[in-house]
Formats: sequence, C-alpha cells, structure tokens
Amino acid sequence: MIKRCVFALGLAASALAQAANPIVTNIFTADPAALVDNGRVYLYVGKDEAPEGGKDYVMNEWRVYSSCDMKKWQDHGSPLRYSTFTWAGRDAWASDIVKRNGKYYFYSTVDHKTIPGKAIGVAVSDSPTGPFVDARGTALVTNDMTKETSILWDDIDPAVFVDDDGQAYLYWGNTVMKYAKLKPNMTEIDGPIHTVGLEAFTEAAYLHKHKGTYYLSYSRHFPEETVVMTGPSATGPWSFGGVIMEKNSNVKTIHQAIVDFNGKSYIFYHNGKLPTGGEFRRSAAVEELRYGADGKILPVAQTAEGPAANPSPGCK
Ligand code: FUB
Repeated sequence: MIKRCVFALGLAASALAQAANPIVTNIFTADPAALVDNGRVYLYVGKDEAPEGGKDYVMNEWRVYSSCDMKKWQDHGSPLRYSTFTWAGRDAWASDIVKRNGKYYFYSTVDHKTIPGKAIGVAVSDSPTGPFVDARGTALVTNDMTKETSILWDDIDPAVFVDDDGQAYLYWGNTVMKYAKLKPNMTEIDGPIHTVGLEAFTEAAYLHKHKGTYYLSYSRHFPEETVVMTGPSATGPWSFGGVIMEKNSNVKTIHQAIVDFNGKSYIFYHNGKLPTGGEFRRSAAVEELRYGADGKILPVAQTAEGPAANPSPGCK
C-alpha cells in the first residue's frame, strides 16, 4: 500500500522509503552495480527510458541510491550520463564501481561515436554519489581492440575486482568473456587482454571473493540465468558452481552484482515486475545471498519482500 501511494503520487523520491522489491518504483532501473563504503551500500543503475511498447533500450544516464539497512533507499540523483564521455554517442549501459586510493572509479558501457561498437569508459569522483568526470578523455576499451567475435556489442558490462595484493582486474564481454589487469592508476589496461571460455556465456561477468574463494558469476544463455564459477585465483581455473538465480519471466536479461554488507551477503539483479515493466523497462531488486557450509552459493529466489532490514551501525 505504501509503495503504491509513492508510485501513484509520483514523488520526486529524494528520500525514498521503500520496504520491498523492486527497490525503485518511480522510474525503471537496470543493470545494478553496488559498492559498500563507510557502512553504507550504494546502488548504481542505468535508467530505462523506453516508452511502453518500445522495441529497444533507451538509456541516457546512470542513477545512484544508497541505504543504511538494505531496506530504506535514498535517491542521490544522476551523477553522470553517457555524454559525460564526450567520445560516446549514446547508451548508458551496464557499469561497475570500485574505490581506490580515496577515489571512486566508475566503469561503464557506452556506444562509441567514431569507433563502431560498444566501448568501456572510466569516470572518477571524490564521492560515491559523484559528480563523476571522464578519467581519461578516451575509451579504456573499444570494439577494435578485441577480435574474437564480429558483433558490435561484445565489449560491454565491465566489472572490476581489486585483489588482496592490490592487483586490479577488469572483466567484461558479451558472447566471449575477457579480462585484463589494470594499472594501479585504474585508468589503463596493463598487459594483454585474455579470453576465457565459459559455457553459454552471454554477459554480466562479475568477480567477488568470499572466505578465500573467488567467485565468477555471469549471465548464461538467453533468456539469461545467473550462474557462478569458483576458483583459487582471480584468473581461475574455474569450476562450475551452480545456478544462482533462475531466468526472469518477462525480461531476457537479469544482470547481477554481489556484495557483503554489515555481516551478510546480497545479490542485486533486475526483473520486469513493475507495472508496465518488461524487456526495456526493467527494475533493480535485491535479495540476501547465502553460502552453504562447503562455500557453494545457494540458489536465490526472487521475492517481493526483499531482504530483512539490516541496520548498519554508525551509518548516517
Ligand atoms: O542494459 C543494457 C544491457 O542489457 C546490459 O549491458 C546487459 O547486461 C543487459 O542487461
């Protein structure tokens, strides 16, 4: 009832007080990325702007929300658009963010103006809520740097992981998963681009580490389901670890991000469950994620309730 009132009134939502999934109900939000910083969790999404019945993505900007308990979310507006990258022509697609040396590096998919195809840019800010500026003035990855497939959208969906020894890695791809080391400045590729053969890999590669094990999750098949591989290092070798989340009913994509927050683990994803939602009108959601005694990630069901409130001490 509370959710319905907020939606119907169309509130500006500067201080959303949602209690369930989807997290945001006044706009459509897709491709969640998440960051935990100073006891607060930040959620970054692309805004799906396609009209009802639209036949393609319309995505111009990313938006940021944050929470102290995974239940009540605050709207921080839009800290950057595809046009933050002057070399980009359209498409604020999937992103990821990492904090390094006191700065926040936001990696994102956009369409390149002059090098045909999708590209990956990196923006930087002194704050998790922005504003962000282009950290390079050029793309970090362009379609002509990778030759494994002839499609124009194989260089999408960046995910960044910084290992305990300080080495940062960038993972990305559609159809073929690629990874490369990043230099300590976080804005340059260091060394060769590697490809990894993953069964029925579609997109949304994501790397996280839990109790010494490396987990590489990704979207498999199309329509997509979220699966996970496990390994002894950030570069594998990888063993199949099971299906984490079953495919959506009315959206072919699902795009996950996994973080630890206040002693628990969580998976963000998107679905089409908001009224008039669907393929190009998606909604970010979150669930608690649990590990078995053997370290295996247990399957996660999508719920309307979302996770229980988990107030983070000291979070203001
Ligand atoms: O939102 C556009 C694209 O759809 C993303 O880059 C993919 O992960 C899929 O969700």
